Formats: sequence, structure tokens, C-alpha cells
Amino acid sequence: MDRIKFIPFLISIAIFLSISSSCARKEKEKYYAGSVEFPVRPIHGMKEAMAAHVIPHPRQYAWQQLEMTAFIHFTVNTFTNSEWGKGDENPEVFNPASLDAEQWVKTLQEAGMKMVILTAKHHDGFCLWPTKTTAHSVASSPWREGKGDVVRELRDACDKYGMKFGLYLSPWDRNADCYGDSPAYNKYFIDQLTELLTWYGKVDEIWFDGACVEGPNGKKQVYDWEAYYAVIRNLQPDAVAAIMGEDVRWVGTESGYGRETEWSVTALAPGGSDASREINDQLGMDAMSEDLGSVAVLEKAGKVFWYPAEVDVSIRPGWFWHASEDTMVKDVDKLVDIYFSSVGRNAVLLLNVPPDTRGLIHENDINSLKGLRLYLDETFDTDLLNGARPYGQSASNAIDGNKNTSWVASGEAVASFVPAISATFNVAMLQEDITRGQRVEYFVIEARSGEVWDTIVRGTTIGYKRLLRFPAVKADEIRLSILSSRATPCISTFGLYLTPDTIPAFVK
Ligand code: FUL
Repeated sequence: MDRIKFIPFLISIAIFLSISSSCARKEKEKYYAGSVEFPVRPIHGMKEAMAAHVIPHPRQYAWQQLEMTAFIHFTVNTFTNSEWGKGDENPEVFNPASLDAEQWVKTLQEAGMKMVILTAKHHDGFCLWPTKTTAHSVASSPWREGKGDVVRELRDACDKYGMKFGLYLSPWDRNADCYGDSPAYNKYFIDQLTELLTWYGKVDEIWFDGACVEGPNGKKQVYDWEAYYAVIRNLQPDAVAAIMGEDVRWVGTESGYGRETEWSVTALAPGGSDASREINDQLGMDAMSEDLGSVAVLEKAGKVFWYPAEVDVSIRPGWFWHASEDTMVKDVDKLVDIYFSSVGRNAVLLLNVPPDTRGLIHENDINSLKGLRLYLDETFDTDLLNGARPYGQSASNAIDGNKNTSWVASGEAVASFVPAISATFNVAMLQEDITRGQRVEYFVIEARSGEVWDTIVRGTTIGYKRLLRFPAVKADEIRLSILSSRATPCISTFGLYLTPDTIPAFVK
């Protein structure tokens, strides 16, 4: 072979070796667990490449896979018809005649929820468990003659139905006398947290709310966030800490809609610590900022974090039950839209379903939840790419129904699939293997009917899960192209589905 021909030959061997070793590359790549600090003078493209190798902590990955979780807002507010109790409520108002935590859990589980988070204490300071820290609790109420414990009843129901269990504990407390005497209240809060994290077995999520209206003229409490986190890490190392916690980020709205471009790796620093506040102030950023992780944001950042989004929203206008809102429960259409805009936008849905004064989830809420489940089952039961013929190296891994195998799209990131029979679909599902980081920045899905290729949908981020809806298409072949990615894309799932034409009649 002469020299001129030999060089291209060597190049093609090198390209071949680099492609065929891409799967083994996972072991060789350097990953950053939880966060990474950028070098002071990064070379061009280095920040994106590093951000693409930040991976979730195992507890964050376990949480992400729950996809749908539920909130239970229940306390004295349920009985006083308010949203924010003042803290002066008489505990005697708390008296649900037929409280049945099993009804809550069974209803939520049938809807597809994988965890229930209870407001153990809301801003009014009333504790739903017989705490030793204050008399302002169920122990002072007539409910179960002062011997009741809502947290225990929910825990037992979750055990019975194999449901994960989480607790909301409001830092803002309008009842505690010591609130505003910072060291004293921090101890009080830590004592409450300690009871909740030691008396009730495994806790999967702790939710620290950020709300507080006490200002310079009221009681100004300085929360010791670091100390609270230490208690959680010590007592429940597998529990994620949300919102003012360091593992799970508030998506920034309470409407049920996440961002179309949703990065789980953010420049936004997690939690409420002084160090995080300083970083975020410098970046001029908070959880409500539209852009938390684009390349432009990375350019300004010194460090990035795995800080994934949770979308909290209530099935009713309020977080607590109000009789006047029985007719305002979100319908199936709305819940479906919320599902696609939360779970379908790389977030976990946290849907609030508040029990009424009986201590039961209302029939109207149950109907909407049943409808949501039916709709999702009908949509996702049949994947039209199941059994399709894949074209593209390792592309079969995207349609094998196994989240642990991926189409590792090195080189030209284009794969196509020929369904067993020409398929009609109006939903696409994509997933990245986030145990290798979040990487995809831009993709397109095209479909061929006969000889003609059409663009069906384009998108930016994928992350753990991306769902896209579009007018129904009938196709003989479907092509997925990753047009921009921060590192080699690892697509674990590509599925195509068809939604039902109608919402089941009984829930309309
Ligand atoms: C907010 C609270 O003020 C609401 O009452 C509710 O608990 C919601 C989930 O978080 O910040």
C-alpha cells in the first residue's frame, strides 16, 4: 500500500476503533458525583463537557424514577377554611370524623403515585403527630380522644400499600413562642425533625418550605440550614431534601408546568445555606429564573450542581380542602396536560390532593385521578416502536424496553427505526441515561411516509424523561437525530404512542 493510501486507511481504522469502544468508554469517562467546580481558566467547551458528566446521587436517582408523587395538605386549616393558619387556632377544631389514611394511599396509588408527602406541620405550627416539643398538636385535639397520630396512620398505610413516604415540615412557625429567637427555635425545629426522622421508620423525602412573611417588623428567624441537613444526613441518609433542601429543586411555579428546556445540572446552588445564597446572589439567579443551565449560564458559573426539578401543584385551586372548591377540581384534560408538562419535561410531579373535614379524599378528586390513570394507561400501554427494526449502531438499545441499556450515539448521532407495521402515533418518549449525566441540547424526530420525510417535532433538553405531543402521524420509518449534545448522547428510551380519542365517559 503506498503512503498516500495508507494514511486514510489508518484514519478509518482509528475512527472504527473509537466508535466500537464507545460503550466501554463509560468506564473510562470521568464523572462528578453531585457537583463540579470549574477550573479558573477553562479551555473552550470544557465547562459543557464537565457539566455533562455531573451525575445524580443515588438517592436523587431513586427519587427521579418515582415520576409521580402526591402531596397531602391537611391540618387545622382544613377545619377553619383557610390556607395559611395564624398559629392561634384552637387544637379542638381538628376533629375529622372518618379519617382513613388507607383511603388516601389506595386512591393515590391507583392513580400511579409512588410516594405520599404529608404536611406534618404547616405554617400554623400545629403538629399532626404527638410531639414532645409543644402541646399544639393532635394530642390536644378531640380526634381519637387525643391519642391519634396522623403521621403514624399514614406511615402504616404506606407500608401496607408499598408506597414511599415523605414529610413536609414548615420552618416558618406562627405558633412557636421561640420563633425569632434563632438559637432556641433552631433547637425546637431540630427536635421536631429528629422525632419525625426517628419515630416513623424510613422517610424518603423531607420537604422544607421557603414561605415566610415575618419581616423586619416581625420575628426574624435565622434558620440553621446546615444543621438541619446534618440531621437528615445522619438519621435518614437515603431521604432527599427538597425545596429549601439540597437534593430537589422547586421548579419555580405552582401551576404544574415545568420548563421546556429543563437542565438537572444547574448553576443555581442548592438549599438555603449562606454559601449557596452568596453564589446565587452573585449570579442574580433563583429557582424562578427561566435559565438555570444553558451554556450562557455555565459561562458565568464557577460550579454546577445536580439539582433536579420537582413540579408541585394542587388538584384544586387551594392547597387545603375548601367545600367551595369541590366543583373546581382539575379535570382529566388538565391533569393530563400537567403530566406531560412535568413528568414529560424532566421533572417529578408532586400533585396535592387534600383530604376534607371527614378526613377523606373527596369523590370529585377521586374521579379526576381515575380518569388520569385510564388515559395514561391507554396511551402508554402500547409502544409502537416495540419490535421495530433499528438502523444505527446500538440503536436497538433505545427500544429494548430496558432503561439500563442505551443507544450510545457516537459519531453521527442519527438512528432510524422501521416499525413492524406502518404506525400512527402522536406522542414520543425519550430518555437519557442520567447515570452518565444530562447531555442532549437539541434533537429532531422525522417520519417517512412512502418516499417523503417530514419533521414531526424538535426539542431541546431530554434528561430523565421527555414527552412530546404533536398531531397524529402515520409513518413507515422514524428517524431520531441528536443535533447537539454536550458529550456522547446515551439514549436509553425512544418510544412512540397514540393517545385515546376520548376521555372515559364516567369522569367527564
Ligand atoms: C407554599 C406554602 O406557603 C403553601 O401553603 C403550600 O404548602 C405550598 C406547597 O408551599 O410555599
